[in-house]
Amino acid sequence: MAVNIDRDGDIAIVTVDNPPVNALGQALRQGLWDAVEGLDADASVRAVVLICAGRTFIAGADVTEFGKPPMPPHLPDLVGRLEQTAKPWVAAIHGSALGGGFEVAMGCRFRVALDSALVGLPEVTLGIVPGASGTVRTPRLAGVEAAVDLVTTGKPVKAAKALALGLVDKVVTGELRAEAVTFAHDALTRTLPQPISARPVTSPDPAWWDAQRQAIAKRAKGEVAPLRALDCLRMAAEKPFAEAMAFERATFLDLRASDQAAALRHIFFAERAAPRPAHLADAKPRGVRSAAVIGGGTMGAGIAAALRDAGLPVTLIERDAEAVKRGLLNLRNIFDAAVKRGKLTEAEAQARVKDVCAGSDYSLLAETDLVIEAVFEDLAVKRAVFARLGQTCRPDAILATNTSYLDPRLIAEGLPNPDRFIGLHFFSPANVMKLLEIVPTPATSPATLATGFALARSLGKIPVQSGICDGFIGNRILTRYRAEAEMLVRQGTPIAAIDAAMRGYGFAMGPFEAQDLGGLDIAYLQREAARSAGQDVPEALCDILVRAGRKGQKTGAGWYDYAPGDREPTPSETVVALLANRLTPGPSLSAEDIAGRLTAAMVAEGKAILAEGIALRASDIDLVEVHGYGYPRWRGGPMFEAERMASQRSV
Ligand code: T1G
Repeated sequence: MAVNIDRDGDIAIVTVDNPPVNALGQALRQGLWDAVEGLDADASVRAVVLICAGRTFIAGADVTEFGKPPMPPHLPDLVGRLEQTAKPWVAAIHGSALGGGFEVAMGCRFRVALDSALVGLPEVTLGIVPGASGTVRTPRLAGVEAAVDLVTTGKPVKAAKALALGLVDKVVTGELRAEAVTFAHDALTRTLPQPISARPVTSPDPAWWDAQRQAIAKRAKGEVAPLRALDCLRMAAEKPFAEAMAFERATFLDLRASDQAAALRHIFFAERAAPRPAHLADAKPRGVRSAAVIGGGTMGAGIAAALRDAGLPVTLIERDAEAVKRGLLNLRNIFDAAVKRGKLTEAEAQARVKDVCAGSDYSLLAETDLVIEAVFEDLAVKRAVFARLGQTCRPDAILATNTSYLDPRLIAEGLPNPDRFIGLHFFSPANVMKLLEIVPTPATSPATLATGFALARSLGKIPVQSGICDGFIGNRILTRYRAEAEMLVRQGTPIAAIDAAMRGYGFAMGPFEAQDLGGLDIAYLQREAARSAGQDVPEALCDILVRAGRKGQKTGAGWYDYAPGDREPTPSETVVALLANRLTPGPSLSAEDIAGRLTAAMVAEGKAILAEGIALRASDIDLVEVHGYGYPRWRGGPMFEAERMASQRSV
């Protein structure tokens, strides 16, 4: 039963038990409605504690119901009914009281939170707005400014901050149920506070709202929900409660049916399915209690930092003492930056580095469970590393390569026990980027593959399994995307117009400004290596620029010119001249045409990747693009968007 009621003297305890996250599906809403009616009619009950079983307080409406017609009792009605109960209800919060969960808590007269709890209104991250008074009660509870920040960012706040904002009445550290019962008894001795809906709210002046709108529009980059949420909050601040509630409900229902909400729900569920693929349900991962990274450069240090963030002891191996020192400094710098950003305390940063064993002696790895190689992207260099690992590590140690372009089968050639070898392709910065491409070879065992996914879970990564091809999933699509962008340049479309079109589409950067940032020479050297290996690799426009010394921002010139010390790109006459005899001007293209061409190229490559079995499902390709290459999340990824547009065309 989703709702159980027991007693602690004259206090009724309503326990919600609807695993996995106590989501407010129709049955739970009905159960709570019935509990309110029954307890209101029970004269022996003087107050009620609402608490949840399992990992968390109510984590929101049941997102799986969003694609279906809303069913009564509707959540705003339930919250309103809660607020009118004859006896005070105390919400006892642990885990995350999110969305509809926090709205239910606001329907209660009081909120008591465990010190480890979070509260928030993340609806905009799903392309909607709170639909059960979140935009109308929150300003009355915590003030307009706090409400605007909470609702338009969707970011939850910790219990201590929630207390400071007035979102909760007390933070407790003991046993939550007992603390909440005590709080209820104490509350009965005092005058009850006004229901939130009856509390006054003061609206800031119009200039403040205009400034908020500008800031949110800049941050939202094409996402509509945050701006619609701001509209609801302004209505809540300036209109009567009932009118604001009606406006919020209409906005919620409108957005709930929107393309952006469907896209964000697609990504939400794809992210949660990715770490536990059905085909590995029976494979038992090996325990990883210790890890090592070979290579202390940007990638190696980032991977080591990610492992330390997950609490794993790490050994960092480099080729000599000087390189070891540099590697440790790279690692220290990562944690120092996290302290500067307020993500870590100084003590936490110290602890992250203190437990790192570093050296150049591979015998340090004799007992290590998992070793990740992150050395120079050269087959001979990598194979030499694995030859040494094969001699020094345990036969059952998992050995992984972080290669982004080389064939893992060639890297593992000759390695003893190849069943324990796998590709783990991290994305830079490896301690920040969530995407992890997991690349098994034909020899990789299911246990090793399952260990890769288990590692991803422990690192908080989004794992996507990839077959072996040039660039795996993400870089293969990137190559196609860049080639199509160069094709547009050859057909006379200005470089700056292409970048502007893709920024307008929702990418943080266009393809050319992104290459200037990352460096043109990386892809150039890969093409040159392929040509040296006898592959027929056509000349890219990028090759012409690199040969002219234009490698991007790092050389002060790439696709664009850069004034000394300035990262602002300026269209380059030199580039126009360098490419002049490669252009065959075609029709002028609109920004929509440009984005359509480039995303169609991504989708075409994605379909080929699916057809070849390199990716197991289209949603994996969407996760790669959203989490690895900046594809706008509110579009759901290239495959989802193509499918949506095709189905809308067929209607
Ligand atoms: N509805 C349905 N299923 C949900 C769910 C939800 N709201 N949240 C999580 N799940 C499933 C998830 O798919 C997974 O399923 C399992 O629970 C564990 O999730 C009216 C309209 C709560 C912080 O946006 O942020 O309320 O894969 O792996 O890491 O205004 O889940 O196991 O089958 O993420 O411990 C607002 C979304 C909804 C919260 C827990 N609420 N969820 O994290 O577990 S809109 C949210 C989360 C709303 C109201 C509006 C996280 C979590 P499976 P998990 P976790």
